[in-house]
Amino acid sequence: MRAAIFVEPNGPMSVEDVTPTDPGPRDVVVRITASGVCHSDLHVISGALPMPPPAILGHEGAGIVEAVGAEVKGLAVGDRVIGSFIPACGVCWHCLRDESHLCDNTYTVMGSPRAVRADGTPLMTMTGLGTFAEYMTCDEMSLVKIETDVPDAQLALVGCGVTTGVGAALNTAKVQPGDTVAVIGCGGVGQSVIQGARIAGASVIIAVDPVALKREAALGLGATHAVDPGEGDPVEQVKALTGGRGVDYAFEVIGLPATVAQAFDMARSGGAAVAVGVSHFTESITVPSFPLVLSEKRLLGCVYGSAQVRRDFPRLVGFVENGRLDLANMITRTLPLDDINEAFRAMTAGEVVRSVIV
Ligand code: COD
Ligand code: ZN
Ligand code: ZN
Repeated sequence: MRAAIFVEPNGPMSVEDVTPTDPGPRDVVVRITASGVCHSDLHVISGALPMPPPAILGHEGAGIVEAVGAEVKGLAVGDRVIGSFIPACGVCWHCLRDESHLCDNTYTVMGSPRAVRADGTPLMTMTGLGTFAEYMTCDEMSLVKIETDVPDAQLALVGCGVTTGVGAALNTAKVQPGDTVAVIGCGGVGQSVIQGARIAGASVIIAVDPVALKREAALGLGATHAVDPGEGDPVEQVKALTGGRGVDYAFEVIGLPATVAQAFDMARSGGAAVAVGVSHFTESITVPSFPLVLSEKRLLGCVYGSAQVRRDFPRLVGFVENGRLDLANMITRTLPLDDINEAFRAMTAGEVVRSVIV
């Protein structure tokens, strides 16, 4: 099968013929029908998220089950599935508390090579998935069955960006009707936060992004205001739009300590900053002590939108089916697997909200 391989830090990916390893009894073989290109894949290539090459990247994908191992109970050949980039065992302490994003058994299924290069080198896969390929072999824990007519490219986005972003608003922050929200960084994940805030009934949703295309997309997907940080301090611009008070929730959706600090400063007294982006693994986030305590501001971490994927994937797909969640307008372009490096170039250049490999 063809797969895009991360071969060297900051280098282009190499699209090659590789040989899948034999599936185990709990494994499922999925024919990938669509795979979104998320900035976290680029974080691996740049070294911000540590993962040694060579590896098959891609963690935002949908597909069709081609084969199942003898011990697979919940899936059958022909099922439509979305990959969960955090595997969800369903029975551990966290999974039993609807916190599959913190599943205790996550790493048990991420450590197996899933293919071999022509020279015999084993290939690991990003988060146990590896969706930048024609097929992926993964544990049953990493898949959620979906019955829907939503197109493949849109379904793929649910695997990461949409669940992360909408979940940040609905699950992590628990935005309430009438709340005020700012979103710093309006890529695929940030636009999903904006849509989540709209679905929750936020009264003010301020999109902050230096790229005009992203600000325009945000206004089309539910933002009520757009702020260009190039036109002056974004904290002051957000405060000016909220009567000088700041917002109930400020989401950082880039992964930079400086913008996490902006989010903290944008939150009102008693409000919260929500860190969705992960800064380089060597960095720390610092917040000023007085506002943390005396203004009771909170700083919340958010991984995978605090999602219970077996509950939330079908819920999000239902929002799409009923016109509440607009994924069609988040997909700027679709490309073949051979053009994967062009998708990363376009992301870096700020030309797309989301590219999808089909
Ligand atoms: N102020 C405002 N916006 C900015 C600034 C700034 N100073 N700098 C860049 N931006 C904007 C860009 O113009 C762009 O629109 C946006 O920030 C980033 O968008 P994308 O499309 O490049 O990134 P996403 O949406 O695909 O990913 C964002 C994440 C936060 C998920 C990602 O970067 C990240 O932190 N990944 C690591 C965390 C992780 O592993 N998450 C789980 C898997 S995704
Ligand atoms: Zn992602
Ligand atoms: Zn679990």
